[in-house]
Amino acid sequence: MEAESTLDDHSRTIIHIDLDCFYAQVEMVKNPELRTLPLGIQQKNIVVTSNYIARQYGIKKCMLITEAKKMCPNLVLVKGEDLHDYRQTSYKVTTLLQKYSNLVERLGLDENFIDVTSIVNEKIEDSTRIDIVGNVFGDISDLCDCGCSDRLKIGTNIAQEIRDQIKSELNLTTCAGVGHNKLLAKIAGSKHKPNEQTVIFPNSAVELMLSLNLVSYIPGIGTTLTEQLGSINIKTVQDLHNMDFVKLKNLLGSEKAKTVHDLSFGLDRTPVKSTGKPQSIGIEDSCKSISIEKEVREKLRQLLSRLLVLVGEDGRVPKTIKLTIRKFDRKSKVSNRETRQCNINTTLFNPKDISKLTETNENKILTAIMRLFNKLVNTNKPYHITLLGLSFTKFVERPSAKSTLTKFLIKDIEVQSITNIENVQETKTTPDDSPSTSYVENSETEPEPTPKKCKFSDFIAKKRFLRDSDDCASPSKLRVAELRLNSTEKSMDTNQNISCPPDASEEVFRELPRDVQQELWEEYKQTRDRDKVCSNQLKKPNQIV
Ligand code: DCP
Ligand code: MG
Ligand code: MG
Repeated sequence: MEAESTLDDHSRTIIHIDLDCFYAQVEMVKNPELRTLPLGIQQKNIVVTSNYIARQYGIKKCMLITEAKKMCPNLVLVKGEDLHDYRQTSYKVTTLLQKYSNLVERLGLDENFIDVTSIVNEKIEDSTRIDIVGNVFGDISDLCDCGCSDRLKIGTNIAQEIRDQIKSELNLTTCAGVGHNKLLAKIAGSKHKPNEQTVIFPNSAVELMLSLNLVSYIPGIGTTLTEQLGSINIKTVQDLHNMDFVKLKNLLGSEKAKTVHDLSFGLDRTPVKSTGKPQSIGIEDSCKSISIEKEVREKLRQLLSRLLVLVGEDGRVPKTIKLTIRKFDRKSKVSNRETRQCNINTTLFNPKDISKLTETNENKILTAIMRLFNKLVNTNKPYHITLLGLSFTKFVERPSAKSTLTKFLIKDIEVQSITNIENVQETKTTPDDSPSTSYVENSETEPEPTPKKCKFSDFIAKKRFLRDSDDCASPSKLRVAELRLNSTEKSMDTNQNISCPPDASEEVFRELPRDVQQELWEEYKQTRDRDKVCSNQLKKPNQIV
């Protein structure tokens, strides 16, 4: 064995959380009567998962419905093709986990890694005797003395706390694995299911890997790699351990050979990468062959409205839309997927509720999508579409209306029909940067025509813009407050009238309640002071204010 493992680092504590029978649990939360019945989740003619009662009858993931029904005639089937509720629950779990660490990495819909090293290091200071919570994989009579044992023990307590919180807040049970790297944590978690947790100490890493038996069960070793390894007779983890490293290197190249070799010994240095919000939100639907453009448009309209619900829940405003199609070629009997995307004008969306488009704006977006479709499909010739998908792939944060005054003004604008918020929004919209792939088209949709704004709404729009931009390039808040405190300016003129900000229409301003006038004037001053600070900052970019 040549590629001897470099010294393993035990400094991290990582928890892997996997939801039990995920889709089935979501359905059981929605309909608790299902809890006592054998339940399968059906997608097309397959059971994609089942609850643990159904598993007692031998129901397995990806079993054909016909086969499953034979095994368990009482099996209750719930359709699980619409992933909406599963996605929503999945994000709720991730959000909850983010309270424990900012290093939370999503893996599929029902798994997350959490790097809890920093909480562990905080807790270790005041821990005298630490008990292990849950199951242990392997022998603990000869634990490593680098400190990892205590850290992992604390990790088991945190894992229990997290699982309890997921249960109490979302009514979902989970399994957890605790280890000093992602690989071991994930495998350990699968050792006791459902609703249990397992810790693995570094001394048992090799034993845990051997317990998998087949190399194909090692997370990270997929079908292609399994086949490649099979070609030199490596089928089990033990085969991999016995293999001459030079032979492995000749087969896979040195980098991949080292990774595979390391994995087989339970070595994994990959960090937990914070996932954050998804980079794209999409849905797709396979269908019986569609060959008429009108039907394509109708199908896309339905997809768009479902997609908007998802985006509405996410809260960000999309900038790019991507169309995916699958074409079936009757001659070659081959299906091909193709995608094309274009930018969309963010002002088409209602910032208060992204999911609700006006009919005009919906048609504009659909027209843009159909243009993409026409670039992918020559509709003058026969075609057969067997899948359509839509996704939004770039986002900007929705501006927040934080202050009561802004809220008041927005309301006021709506009531008075001076303008609408979409147009106010326009001020904040930055030009779309051209996406990098060659498929990308530039802005395909027309910007919403801007109704004439009165001076006052211009002022509000500017004010909102400045308030929002505070989030990204904020001058020191302390400095702004300081300026405010030092300000000797009076808002009252000699007639005891509150001064009208220069950008606002005097006429509209005088109609406002006095306290709102006062607040507006103060806001104007703050904005102006902030401008001063900003321009100072620009002059001295490196100065810490
Ligand atoms: N899933 C799927 N197709 C598959 C496997 C899974 O659509 N081939 C879906 C259904 C599962 C979810 O992904 O509920 C999570 O997959 P898991 O492998 O974690 O399985 P479960 O969470 O259902 O069960 P377990 O209790 O074994 O984790
Ligand atoms: Mg699961
Ligand atoms: Mg899973």
